[in-house]
Amino acid sequence: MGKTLTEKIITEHLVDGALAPGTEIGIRIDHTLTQDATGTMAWLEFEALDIPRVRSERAVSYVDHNMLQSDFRNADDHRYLQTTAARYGAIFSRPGNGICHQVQLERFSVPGKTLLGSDSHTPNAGGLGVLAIGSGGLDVAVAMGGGLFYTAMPTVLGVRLSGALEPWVTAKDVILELLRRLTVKGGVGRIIEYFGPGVATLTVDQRATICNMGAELGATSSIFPSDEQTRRYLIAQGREADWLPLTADPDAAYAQVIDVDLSMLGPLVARPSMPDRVVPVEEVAGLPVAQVCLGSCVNSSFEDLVTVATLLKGKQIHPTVSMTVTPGSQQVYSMIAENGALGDLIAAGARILESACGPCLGMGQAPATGVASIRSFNRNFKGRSGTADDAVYLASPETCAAAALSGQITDPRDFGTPPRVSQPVRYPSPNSLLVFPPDSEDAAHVDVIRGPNIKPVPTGEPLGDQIEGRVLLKVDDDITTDHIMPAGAQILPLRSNIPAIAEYVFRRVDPDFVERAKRWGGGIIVGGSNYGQGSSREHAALAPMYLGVEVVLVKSFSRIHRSNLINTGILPLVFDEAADYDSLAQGDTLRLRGVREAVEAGRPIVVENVSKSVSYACTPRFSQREREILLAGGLLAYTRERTV
Ligand code: MIC
Ligand code: SF4
Repeated sequence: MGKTLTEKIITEHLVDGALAPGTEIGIRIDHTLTQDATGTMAWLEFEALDIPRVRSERAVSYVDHNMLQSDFRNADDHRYLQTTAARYGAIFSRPGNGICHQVQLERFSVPGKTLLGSDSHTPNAGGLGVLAIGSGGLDVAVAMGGGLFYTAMPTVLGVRLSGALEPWVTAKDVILELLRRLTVKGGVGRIIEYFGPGVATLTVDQRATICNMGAELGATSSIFPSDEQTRRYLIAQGREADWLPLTADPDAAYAQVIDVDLSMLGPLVARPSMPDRVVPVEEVAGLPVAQVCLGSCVNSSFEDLVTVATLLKGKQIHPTVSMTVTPGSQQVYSMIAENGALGDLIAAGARILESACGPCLGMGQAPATGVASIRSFNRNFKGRSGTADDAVYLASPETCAAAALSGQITDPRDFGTPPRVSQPVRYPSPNSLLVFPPDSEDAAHVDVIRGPNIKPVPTGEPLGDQIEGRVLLKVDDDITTDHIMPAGAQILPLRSNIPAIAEYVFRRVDPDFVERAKRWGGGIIVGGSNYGQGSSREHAALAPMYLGVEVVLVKSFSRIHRSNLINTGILPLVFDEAADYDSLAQGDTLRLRGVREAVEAGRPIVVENVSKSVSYACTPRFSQREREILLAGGLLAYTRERTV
């Protein structure tokens, strides 16, 4: 039987385990990516591992999330990251060079390689045939140190693409269609592999858009074959030598196949406040919007921006709309400056932002009270924009541009013939904001500079045998890490300081959470299904651990957050019976006995609800390695034990 492309790349990188879905595999990581918001922790963790130099083939450290520099803390983080990159052998992408995923695609992604990134949208590089996975910073730190990346072997979901996109229908609509069909839980435990005759009709930028938002499906990764389109892109990027053809075998066996006929799709919109609340644009057309934001790692390519600029050329955006445009990288920025598209955007009334994440994670441009915002972004979780009661719609750049012109959500097909954008034959490769590391001899003399806001990584305690605590909070399904540990302009400067950032845990869900956690001396969090979806930020585990959270008990977890909890030394438990969730309430006292032994033996842990006199069985489903990490008190302690 033939192999899927995913299986081929995993086989080539497999060091531990076998390709049996659900069982743990350990794979070699070729390339790593960190960004500033998760990167300071990742690099502090790398330092804590005491490894003299990065051992992965290539490590790139980006600054793209927090660029506000509203005080010294942010600038100190940037300096710490620049000096750690030089000291330990990573390429440093300076502030202004662009959003990590866009730059990684343009400059550093190589088909057939594995990439691990401390950001959930790392699978963006799947558009170029990379097996790219997002994870917590500590997993990336271990990979930078030459360690394997461990995960449960996913099943491979094949998406067979046929036909070609109709005018005004875009790659964003393809992934929104999958979100409509599969929901934000639909990709959990899966890698999504695209194949079929429709693949050849999509450019690398379009493929990256589709792979990027596989993160919103909860997928471990998403990947496209490497073909002539890939080759053309790499030639234009001046990297032809990086190309190699890669595809699944014709008789590859996918666990499941979904058919998407590209020609049958229309423009789609995700309604507030979940990326899977997808409807055809017609259903929301006419809704007034006060803000239009174009950009973010999913839709800030040259192709995206030039299309919008062509649409806006010679026109004015609606007088009640504020429109922002973020070029994804310095490469994109310089190209639109050179070909005149930037001038067209400015003349139409767009506000041009620097190449960074910006409004996507609430770093400025929070919308006004009670108004709708439409964005070409990938996430619209409640409050993420910086406005607590926001109403953020997600759509393609074309649909966003149509709304900017008319002041309301509009079917872009009303605008007649769409602009045609041809693929560049040559992209510039600006190096002015990239710093390549010195050789190891010179690197040894580089001083790592830490600002006063950069605090050591807190470490977990070895797992206790008896755990008793009160339910600090009970939350519903699909709780995101933005709910647990919000981002935004006020909180992001604290990413290097767990004691300080811990003050904001669950701030938007329950402002009293932190005070309660302190008063009750820590406790237990109870959640529904898909708990911890969304971002990879390990702060959503580290900060609760710092507040004394010992157990998170839910119906099901998202992949990255579950790993982050284990890495931090918090026990992630799943109810054997989902209905048990119903009888629990905030404030109940829970008692777990013989925890160490049960985890060691994989025997059910009985969670006794002392307040209600009922018990719940939770069978720990951990790999041997995960058990050992938990028993040691987290991945840092576990790794140190093994390297001493
Ligand atoms: C996001 O899109 O939520 C982020 C901000 O990029 C996060 C990383 C972070 O929290 O720093 C992600 O996607 O992993
Ligand atoms: Fe940045 Fe937004 Fe992409 Fe996250 S989703 S990496 S915040 S642009």
